[in-house]
Amino acid sequence: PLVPGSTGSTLLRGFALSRVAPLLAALDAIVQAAPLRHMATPGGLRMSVAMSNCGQLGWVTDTRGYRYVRQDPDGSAPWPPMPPVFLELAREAAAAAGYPGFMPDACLLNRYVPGARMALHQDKDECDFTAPIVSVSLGLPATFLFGGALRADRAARIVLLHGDVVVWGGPDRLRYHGVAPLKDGQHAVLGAQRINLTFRKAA
Ligand code: MD3
Ligand code: FE
Repeated sequence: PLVPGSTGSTLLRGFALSRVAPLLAALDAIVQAAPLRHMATPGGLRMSVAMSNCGQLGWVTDTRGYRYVRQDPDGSAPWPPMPPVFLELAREAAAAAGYPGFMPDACLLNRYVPGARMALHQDKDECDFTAPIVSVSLGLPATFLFGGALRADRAARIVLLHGDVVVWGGPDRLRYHGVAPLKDGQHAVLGAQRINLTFRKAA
């Protein structure tokens, strides 16, 4: 297990390393078409993480709430399609972790600069919690906070590095989780940022 007592998740250290160059080229094209932006929470706060999406569905938040939508609300065009290199990496990682046949229809792109963080939350906007979520970390290291079924449960800290892939599924799928404020630093490839790709089956 990823942490003592957890079930369903697997850390694949360095699983994306051999594909970083094509991943970043595809990422560049996506953010040119659908720029990273700081969305608002339902409470009206600006998120410190900048986000965009690719795939048939994209996750958005605004003062009306959280949801998956087919079109980018900034520009009202469909989200860019999921590049084959993204889809293949996500499917191979899921299969390696015991989830064959994973078919993500949404990929959320998160960009953290030093100081950016993500508060503890659950991912509950997807229709099918039996499908895992696959996350790919690129750039600066981050301290991932892995909590329990309740917000008040003590969170374990897991450092995620450039090229790491985590497959979150089974009973772990609904655990609270977040990201501690990103520390200052310079990554050799990405500079002063961390990019996280999360692949989901939203519909
Ligand atoms: C554990 N992103 O976008 S990815 C998110 O690093 C999100 O940007 C974080 O949480 C990031 O919603 C963490 C890893 C992740 C994603 C979904 C999970 C971990 C998860 C769902 C359940 C348990
Ligand atoms: Fe999440």
